[in-house]
Amino acid sequence: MDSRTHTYFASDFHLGLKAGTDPLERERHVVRWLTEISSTAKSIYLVGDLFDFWWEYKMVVPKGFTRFLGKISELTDAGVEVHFFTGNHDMWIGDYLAKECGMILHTGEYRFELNGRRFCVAHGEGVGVRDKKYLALLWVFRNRFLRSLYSMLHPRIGIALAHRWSLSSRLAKSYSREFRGEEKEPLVRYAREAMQDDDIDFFIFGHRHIPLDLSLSEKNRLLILGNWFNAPVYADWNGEEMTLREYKSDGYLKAGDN
Ligand SMILES: [Mn+2]
Repeated sequence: MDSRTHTYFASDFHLGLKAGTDPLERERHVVRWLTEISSTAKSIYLVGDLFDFWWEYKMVVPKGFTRFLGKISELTDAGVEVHFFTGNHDMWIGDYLAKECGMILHTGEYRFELNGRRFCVAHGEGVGVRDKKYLALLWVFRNRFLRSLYSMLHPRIGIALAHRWSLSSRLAKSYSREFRGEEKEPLVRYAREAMQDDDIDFFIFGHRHIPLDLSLSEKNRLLILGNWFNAPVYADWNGEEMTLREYKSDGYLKAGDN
């Protein structure tokens, strides 16, 4: 019998971020996880902010991430379906990750069915948000014309600026680490509204960096995945059950690393 029956979801690896855990150790940790699930994974959904910053120029891609990209290519070569969702830190992708590593790219929400259940997956930036300043900032980031201007900057400047931005990000600072209650969490608000006209069994988001498994009704659930610099959490769908699991291995995330 085919042992590849699981679908896995993870987000917010923030590879390259020089904060929290050591960036290289974080990449190794992600690769260990991918290796561990490789014999059971039918498909893997990587739900945004995988890179702390990714800017793809026409002929040039950012340095680093060789272990991660190699592992992804190994998985897709072996027939595992790997989906890559852009997040607010890595929305500036071209076709490199699809062509070179065989990933299926998504730049927005994706709804689909698996084993008779309905899924809605998105990174979650801007989803359910009412703050106009934040939405305007996202518009600037996504604007094609402004992106082409930024691409004209030499990578030494463009990439250095972005790394500085990431560390002192307005987006990151604008929310607290604490869950603010269902009414105040845009992702929860969005899911409650969306389930009025589409009977989604599982809403799965990243972005918020707070692992959460919330029952919206008897059958509808909302899962938020953790970030991998202090809460490496992923979701595992075995075809019948959905479980949110922590991925820890020796030497990673010792007490006090948070
Ligand atoms: Mn993130």
